[in-house]
Amino acid sequence: MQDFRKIPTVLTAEELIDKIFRRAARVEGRNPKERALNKLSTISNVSRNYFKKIIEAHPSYDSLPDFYRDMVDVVVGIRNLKKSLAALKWANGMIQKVVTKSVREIKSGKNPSMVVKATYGRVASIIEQIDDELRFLNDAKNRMREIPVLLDVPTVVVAGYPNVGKSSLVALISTVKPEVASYPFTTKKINVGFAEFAGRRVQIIDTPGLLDRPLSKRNKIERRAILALKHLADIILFVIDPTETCGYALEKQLSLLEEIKSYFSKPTIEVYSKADLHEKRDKPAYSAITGEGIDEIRKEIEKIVKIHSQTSTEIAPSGQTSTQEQHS
Ligand SMILES: Nc1nc2c(ncn2[C@@H]2O[C@H](COP(=O)(O)OP(=O)(O)OP(=O)(O)O)[C@@H](O)[C@H]2O)c(=O)[nH]1
Ligand SMILES: [Mg+2]
Repeated sequence: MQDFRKIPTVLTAEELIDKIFRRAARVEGRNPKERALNKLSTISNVSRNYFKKIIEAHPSYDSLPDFYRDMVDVVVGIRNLKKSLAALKWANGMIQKVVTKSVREIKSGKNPSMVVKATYGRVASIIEQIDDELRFLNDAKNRMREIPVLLDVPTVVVAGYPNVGKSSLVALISTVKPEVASYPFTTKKINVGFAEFAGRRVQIIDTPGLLDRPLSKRNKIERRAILALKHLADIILFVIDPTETCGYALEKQLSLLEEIKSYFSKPTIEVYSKADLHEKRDKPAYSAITGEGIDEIRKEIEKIVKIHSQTSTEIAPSGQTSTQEQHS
């Protein structure tokens, strides 16, 4: 699981210079030379630790799961992230070099307080050079915090025209109250609910406004969101309202179904909603009002989750499945 909320706040150049010098200013010593050397070592340590903290809080972007890599790339841009992190590394290297040189100068007899003063100037100028990168990283941190945190468990993505009954179904089959998260780059939200199928925790994702119209009607940003979803989905649950009380003709709904099937190429469960209002039973049908057919839908999901876990546990152990559960 990826949690971008662990990335810390990043100071601006001015704030960082201030932090380092304030810490160095507090340092004492038994004589001017010792005090100067102590200050230099504080500058070196505070800078090194600060840059290390920021750099290490970022994941390795090349090995992120596709969903997150796509999200981070749309939200902030991975190239820029890498460039900015590299600039921090550069600054740290430069500061360490400056400090090493200053230490040598003091040891060879130069005036300690003059050397420290000159070091302050050089260090400040190095940090000022990465002000843009520091600001970019702080902005990136704020935007990445909004990326929904999802579990590495089998994931069902619910699709279908508006008003067909998608959210009502998710509410019925997931045990936990859905958590709502927005895509940081669209106004669209995703609702994530959880359920247990075949002894495994399964994530059920309702995507209001995203998979409810032909993909050709989507703008660029929405298409990126749909692409991100594509990485995430293991199973598509497509809800059809044959009564057409949702306001969309059955034929239109079926053509969206075909489109989504071919775009996602994932196992797809096709179900009829509103079974209390019609008699069509050539697909599993359920009613969110009477509860009719819900168990059948659960079984359909369970069947696919079982197949999915058998084929995927070896590649991506999620720690959620025990051997016993797999064979039961
Ligand atoms: N009779 C009947 N009405 C249903 C059933 N399921 C949902 N509805 C009604 O259909 C309407 C839409 O239900 P939602 O679950 O919100 O549908 P949705 O697909 O999530 O809609 P959007 O989020 O707008 O895309 C609501 O008025 C529900 O009460 C059902 O099984 N039977
Ligand atoms: Mg809904």
